[in-house]
Amino acid sequence: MSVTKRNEADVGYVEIDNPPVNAIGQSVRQGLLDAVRWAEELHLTRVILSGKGRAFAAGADAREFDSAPLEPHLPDVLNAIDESFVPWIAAIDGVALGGGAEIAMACRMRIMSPKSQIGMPEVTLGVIPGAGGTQRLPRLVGLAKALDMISLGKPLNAADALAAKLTHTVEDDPVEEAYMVNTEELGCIVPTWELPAPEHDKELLANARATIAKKSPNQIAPNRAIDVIEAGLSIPFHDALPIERAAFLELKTGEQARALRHIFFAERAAKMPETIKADPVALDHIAVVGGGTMGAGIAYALLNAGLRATILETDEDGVARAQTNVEKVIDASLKRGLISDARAQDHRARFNATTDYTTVGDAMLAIEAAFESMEVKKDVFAKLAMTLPKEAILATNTSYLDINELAATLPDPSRVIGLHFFAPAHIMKLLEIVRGDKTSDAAIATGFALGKALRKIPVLAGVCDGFIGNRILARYREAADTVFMDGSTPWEVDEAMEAFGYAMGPYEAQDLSGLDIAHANRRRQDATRDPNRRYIPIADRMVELGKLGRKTGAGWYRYPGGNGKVDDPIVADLAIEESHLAKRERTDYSGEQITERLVLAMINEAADILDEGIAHNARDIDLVTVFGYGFPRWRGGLMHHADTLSAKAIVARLRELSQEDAVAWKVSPLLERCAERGINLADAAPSK
Ligand code: T1G
Repeated sequence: MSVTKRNEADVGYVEIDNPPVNAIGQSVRQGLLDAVRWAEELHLTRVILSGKGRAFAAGADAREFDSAPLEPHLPDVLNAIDESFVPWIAAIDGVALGGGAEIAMACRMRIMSPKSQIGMPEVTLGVIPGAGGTQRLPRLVGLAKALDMISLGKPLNAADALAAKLTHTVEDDPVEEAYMVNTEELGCIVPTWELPAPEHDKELLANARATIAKKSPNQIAPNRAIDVIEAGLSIPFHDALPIERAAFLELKTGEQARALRHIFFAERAAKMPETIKADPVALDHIAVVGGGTMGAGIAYALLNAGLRATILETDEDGVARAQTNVEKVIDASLKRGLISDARAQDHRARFNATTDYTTVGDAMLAIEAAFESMEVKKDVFAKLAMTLPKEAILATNTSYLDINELAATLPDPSRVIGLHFFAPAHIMKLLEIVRGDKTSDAAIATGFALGKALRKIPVLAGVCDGFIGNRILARYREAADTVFMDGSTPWEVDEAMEAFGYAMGPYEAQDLSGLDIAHANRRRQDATRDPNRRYIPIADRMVELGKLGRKTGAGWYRYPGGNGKVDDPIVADLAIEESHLAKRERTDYSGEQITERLVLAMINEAADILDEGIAHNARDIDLVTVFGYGFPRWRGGLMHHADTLSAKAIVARLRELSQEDAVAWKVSPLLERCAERGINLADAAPSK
């Protein structure tokens, strides 16, 4: 039973019991509707509604969104509760999100526990509230708050919900408190639907639309939600509901909602493959080698997960730098109210920085985040292998280097794994877990256990240059440099990719990270680069000119006064000169043409990555591109997006492009197979 009910005299207790988070599927809707009838038949004086487990209700069951909605529909169930002569009290402990919040708002009264949250995150799934939320919330909290909550999708904690008058009170035991509520007081509360809608306010609506234009420019649902809220301000409640419902039903079958659902469930499916049978080592004290920005971010993430972290450095200057870097992150988290003073003190107590490797003799995991040089890493691993217990796992945070080569330097290469964090390591959710040829299941299990402890999205990757993410990034950058050399400008390329949905284009992004990193990689690849592959020399010229990006004041753009980017004619001239030297004809590419080339280049490379078994499935590539490289979440990630284009159309276009350059645009065999068989990349199997 997804909904249980019992009564004590004239008080009814109804509980949603649909683990793990009381998602509101058909059986919950039916159970609630039955409970309304039951309470009315028994002429109860109140119904106390609660959720079993860690949630009140996490919203409509999004797994049902791919099929036609089954009766009873949630709006009807909630109208039955709202209009019933038996008042319902929502006793909220845990989260009340989306349809869960709508249920609570249809109740006469809401009582929240201090740790609970209430919110309307529907837009994060590409839909809008579909069960009265766009009409009831403004009536309870006013227009401004409702616009904010619904169009941005951010939940309120109990204190903020009380301040917003969304909950009547905050109590440790909401069910008990609901029982104690004075019946007369309860009887005086006006049903939500009968409350007057707030006044139409042009300015508030315009501000909300302006905020959305900045925060989620390409997304349909937020604007649609504002339209529906506005529509309901000047018509009766029950006339507005069908408008809301129609918008919800239309959006849920739309491409953006499908893409956002895909990422929602992909994120939750990012778990250790069932083929891994070993147990992880005990995670308590973890050594981090290198106290630079990355090492310090990793150490802070460990501290935030309640673990002990020791940063190992080569000298006292390094130790001091490590302490400063970690303290900077603690400070920033304190200022943002993410941690309390007591928690900060506790972090400091579990942190150490030293040159003394013997202090980590009990650590069962070490994460090396030292300078990106194979020689440095081999030296560090030799020391770690001698110091840590022999069962301990040795991980490297390298972004590119060959883990097999590193592991081969150790007596037991099976204890070596790649744990590739993304900067800033304590914020970015993605963790690439890189399996070497000899890596043990225990090491893999430890990587996933750490990913879980740090609330990261773990993705298993095989060994190749750049693993999953950086390999796709390198092809993306190469395609960008090619259109730049052949006719475009960094500005045009960035503009095109921002229009596609990236928060920032490749050139502005590289100015932030620095042109020297990619340069070092190109030099590392000189010996192995395919001589037949076209090489774009512009970025090398930039580095020769000392244009490394923001850190040198100028890169692909200039940043006068450290402010916004401005075009740099020197950079544009570089491309014209190089294309002239290469006797290349320059083309005036449109934004669409630029986007098409960069996206197809990534898809083709990703298909090879999947075909080679470097990635286990297309879903993992979607997670990497969205959570590590800024691919628009509302497009569902690179491979999900590719499936909206179809392998057939992609292969046809790649074949045309390969006329221009047969090496760079060589069509991935996996794409060919998908096109031939008419299958999606999401269902494609690696050939290796
Ligand atoms: N539908 C279906 N499954 C859901 C779900 C949902 N709404 N929410 C969670 N799950 C599953 C999830 O896939 C996972 O499954 C398990 O529950 C635990 O989740 C009509 C249209 C509630 C804060 O957007 O934000 O209501 O992997 O790992 O970290 O107007 O889940 O175990 O098989 O995330 O503790 C609006 C979405 C829906 C909230 C808990 N609601 N959920 O986080 O656990 S639209 C949302 C969350 C709607 C109405 C509209 C989080 C959580 P599995 P978890 P968690």
